Amino acid sequence: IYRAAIFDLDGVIADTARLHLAAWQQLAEELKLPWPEDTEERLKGLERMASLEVILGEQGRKFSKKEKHSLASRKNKRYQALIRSLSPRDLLPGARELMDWLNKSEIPIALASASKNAPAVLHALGISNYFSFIADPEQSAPKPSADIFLAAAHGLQVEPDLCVAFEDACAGIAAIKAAEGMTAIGVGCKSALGSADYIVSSLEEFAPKDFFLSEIKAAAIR
Ligand code: G16
Ligand code: MG
Repeated sequence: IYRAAIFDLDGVIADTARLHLAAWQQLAEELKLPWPEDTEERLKGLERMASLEVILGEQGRKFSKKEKHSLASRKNKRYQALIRSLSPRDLLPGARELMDWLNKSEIPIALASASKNAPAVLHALGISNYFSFIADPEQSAPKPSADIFLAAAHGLQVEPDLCVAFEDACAGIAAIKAAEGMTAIGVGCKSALGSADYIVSSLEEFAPKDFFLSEIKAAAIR
């Protein structure tokens, strides 16, 4: 029986990937860069500067460190303008129901997102209150390092092997699997998330009572 739940944000709780993509695409157009077909999949879960390297590809060599930071901040300003339009309607299927269930069952929830904008996104989605702890991506090595998931477990004061964590990106699943016995739930398509312990196509498919509570307590809540 598990004691805590840890969520990735983008692609698990909310459909913000399309906003990241739109902001990156605009930058790629301005710089007249190609947009290979697998760009979307490659960007999943990558932190900002690593994402920029994917966008720049071979052209990356032409920019100084300072120029790269200014490109990344140009993209970020656009992303921040886009997230202002987010509302609870942008929650992915099953996210609110699952977090409601966990809150009602007194199972604490933490966030382990690579995004420095995560608190603003949670606020716009109206779900900040569900979270007992938000791990700071600036204090952790990027996924696939286990760091941010370990920080989330630590923040909740629950042992990693008693935590279930949800991810939509390959590097995120690798991070969970490296986190001292944590259990990984892949959210999305089977082919990309093969190394997860369980895979669901969306949070709607996840049955929390199979993981978190004895049947007796679960029945009482139902
Ligand atoms: C998210 C997205 C990534 C994004 C990263 C950093 O990660 O999946 O596409 O590049 O955050 O975001 P920011 O530029 O806002 O700091 P996650 O971990 O929530 O999937
Ligand atoms: Mg993600």
